[in-house]
Amino acid sequence: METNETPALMQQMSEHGVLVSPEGIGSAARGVPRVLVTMGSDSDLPLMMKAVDTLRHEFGISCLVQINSVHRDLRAMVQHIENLPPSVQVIIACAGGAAHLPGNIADLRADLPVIGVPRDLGALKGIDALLSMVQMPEGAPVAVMAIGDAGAVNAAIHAAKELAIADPVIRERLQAYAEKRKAKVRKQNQTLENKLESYS
Ligand code: RP5
Repeated sequence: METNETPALMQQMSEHGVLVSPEGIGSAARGVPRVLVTMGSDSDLPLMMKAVDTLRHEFGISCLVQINSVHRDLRAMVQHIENLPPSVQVIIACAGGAAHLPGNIADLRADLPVIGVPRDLGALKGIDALLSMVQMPEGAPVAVMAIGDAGAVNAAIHAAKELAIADPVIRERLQAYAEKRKAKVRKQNQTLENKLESYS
């Protein structure tokens, strides 16, 4: 941590996590967080950076990133989630194995949508995390994405769609993102004949 950080920023980082924005990380970040990206361990970070980078680079959305383990420090997780900054409107939660984090957050925060990302980990390869997240009892929904990279990116897109309901700038960025995907298909069709030739 840089020594020139203000006490207020250092306090926010220890209480709420690290701010990440299009401009940078921590003291280099700007703006207010709209999304919390949380996970059970920093071993989930390589996967969740796909969500963080999609939020900030595709949609210009700042987020807080924080580790919260329901199996190693449940009390700290409850404290963090109950006291999020009011600017946070969506929560993305990743875990592997017996993945209770998103479901517990859905109970704690009846006011915020929770998006779950199951991590491919260990003997059951993410199926355990997927089923732990998706089989929520009535009343505490978790929007569960695919296992792995696609799930992390889709969690960011889903969060952006939720924010776009009240934010026309994010809506435009979602349209631009969709256009890039269409352009990819057009490009594949342009090179298709050459590709087919290679099979003859
Ligand atoms: C879960 O246990 C975490 O979300 C992580 O996916 C998994 C393993 O954590 P580490 O043992 O790598 O810290 O709670």
